[in-house]
Amino acid sequence: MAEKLVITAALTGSMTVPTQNPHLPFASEHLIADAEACVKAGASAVHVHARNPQTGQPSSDPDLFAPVLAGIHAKTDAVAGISTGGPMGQLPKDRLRAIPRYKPELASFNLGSMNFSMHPVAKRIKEWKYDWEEAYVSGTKDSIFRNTFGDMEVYSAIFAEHGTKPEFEAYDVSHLYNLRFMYKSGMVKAPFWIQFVLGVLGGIGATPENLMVMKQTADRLFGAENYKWSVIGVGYPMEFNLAAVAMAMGGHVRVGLEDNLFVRKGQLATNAELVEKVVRLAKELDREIATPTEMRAMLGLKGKDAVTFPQMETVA
Ligand code: KMH
Ligand code: ZN
Repeated sequence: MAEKLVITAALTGSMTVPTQNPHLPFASEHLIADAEACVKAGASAVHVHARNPQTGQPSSDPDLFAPVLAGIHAKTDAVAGISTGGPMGQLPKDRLRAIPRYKPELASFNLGSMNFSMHPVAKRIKEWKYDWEEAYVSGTKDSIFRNTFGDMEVYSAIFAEHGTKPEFEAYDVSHLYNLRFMYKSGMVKAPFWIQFVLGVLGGIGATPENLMVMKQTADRLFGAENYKWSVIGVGYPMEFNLAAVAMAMGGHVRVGLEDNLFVRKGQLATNAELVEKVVRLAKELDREIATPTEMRAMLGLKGKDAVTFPQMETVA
């Protein structure tokens, strides 16, 4: 029997722009409402990025995380994982600021420097909703997503200090070797929670064959018993194709508007619709869905009460 399925909802990200999908949440009340709807649909975790609540511009300002984390904490039982990916082009030390402040159970930990681009999208958009969007999207052509070994050493120490489990984001096979280096050097401890991210322009492509390569490499480097994994298929229909393959392989799944904008061909999605669709697939494959409590037990998370998220009243 495969273990229960952990579904993570990645609500907004920092690469998609509001022009691409009117349902992309960025004001705290919309992010909180989406988190609630996703948890109701079957997500046990939400992956949280901050954005400017008026314009949707990506940010890593801890103050902008505050109302979102407070609302999710008050209204759901979900594991709220904080993104340390930040807006494109920002330094790792700035992307990390929310971790000491909020001591989350889980946070993203990107496993290597890389190109991470969505510049081809700019050519397809004629009218932009907000001023910042076009330059941001086009600018990804020449920006580097920086995660050096030095940066990762700092991240390892800060995560350990605050009891935050890393959600390792591996965008290519080499990133798994970077993780093994950190493991062998004693910077990080097993068991790991790894997201295999397939389909970013700059990373490995979103195919079932590449997912097998990632899984086989991780099995070889760490031993299957030393890690759990989830898949992120970037784009449509890759998000669902890889979700189905991962479910059949015993892995877990992340969906959400951070990674894919469509629920079916030509139909823009809401976050809840993406979770609902993956739950339907899981039911067909007889994969039961994990609750947040079950997810916490599976990953050995410290628990919802051990974070230092603000209270809703203090950030309204
Ligand atoms: N900002 C992107 C380049 C994460 O959430 O840690 C990648 C990202 C991943 O945001
Ligand atoms: Zn993210």
